[in-house]
Amino acid sequence: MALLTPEDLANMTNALVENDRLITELTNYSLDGLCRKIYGTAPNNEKVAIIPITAGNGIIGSFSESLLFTVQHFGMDGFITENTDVAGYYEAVMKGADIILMADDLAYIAHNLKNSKIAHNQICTGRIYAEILCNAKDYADDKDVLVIGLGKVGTPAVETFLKEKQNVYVFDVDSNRVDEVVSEYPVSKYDPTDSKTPNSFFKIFEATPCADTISKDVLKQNSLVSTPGIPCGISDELIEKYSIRVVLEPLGIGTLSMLYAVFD
Ligand code: NAI
Ligand code: PYL
Ligand code: MG
Repeated sequence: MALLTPEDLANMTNALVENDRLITELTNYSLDGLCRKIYGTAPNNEKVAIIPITAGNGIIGSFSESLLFTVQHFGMDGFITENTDVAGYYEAVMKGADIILMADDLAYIAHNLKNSKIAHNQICTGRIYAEILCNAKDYADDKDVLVIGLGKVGTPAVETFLKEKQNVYVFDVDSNRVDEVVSEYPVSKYDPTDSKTPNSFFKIFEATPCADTISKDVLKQNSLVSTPGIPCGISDELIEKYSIRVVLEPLGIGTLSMLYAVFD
């Protein structure tokens, strides 16, 4: 998994607020309203403990602080444990935590200790960024969506689009992965040489760790790009030229989706 850096998180608080505003404009739902709609859950005074984890590449500067900002920004009660790792877990439970947030280099999870629900960041991130496209009111009539990047975030996005009855076209730089996804799900390969399938899209989802994955060929004027992938897959030049709106934020949107996934 591509790991976040402190630089990725430097502007996270503004990005979360700005993206919440954009999501509200696009869908008529605030980010937490959209999470409530898709998961059918709501917060109920849960106390969220954030445990810094030193395993692997260790603590990422501003990671725990960004999680705490997200929790508190959406009106929940949270704290960062003073201890890390197992001692932090013990501290969290002793201080009455209901939900644990913690991440090592392989997995970032939310675990609700009261109801045993557990959520994985990659799945919840794919789901919420896909739902933003599905709920964008100006794009509701067009069911075609392009998914670029078929990894651990892109695949749950494909599943979400199918559940929402979208026509899904897929692309990955790894052609074996494209073949696997096309054989497992009712989706089509993105193929610009096939005149029967679309070349350009109003709705584009991207989850890769690369820049410039979204070329001018797949864009329409006013396309909507929902992309958790870091760095951003579309250049500033194309954003301006095609008047593209981009939903992208490094951590908070996926975190809120995880919390709603484990609420009752
Ligand atoms: P992954 O490694 O499981 O999947 C990435 C996929 O992208 C792979 O299938 C790979 O073949 C494909 N790919 C790589 N370069 C490509 C290119 N140039 N064109 C098309 N496909 C390409 O990674 P995962 O876990 O799915 O994460 C994807 C991105 O999302 C990473 O940048 C990760 O850091 C980011 N991420 C962001 C989150 C957020 O909240 N914004 C949360 C979780 C992940
Ligand atoms: C959850 C993010 C989204 C993209 N990449 C994932 C990542 O960076 N994972 C690593 C998280 C490690 C956190 C570190 C800490 O500060 O507690 N162990
Ligand atoms: Mg996010």
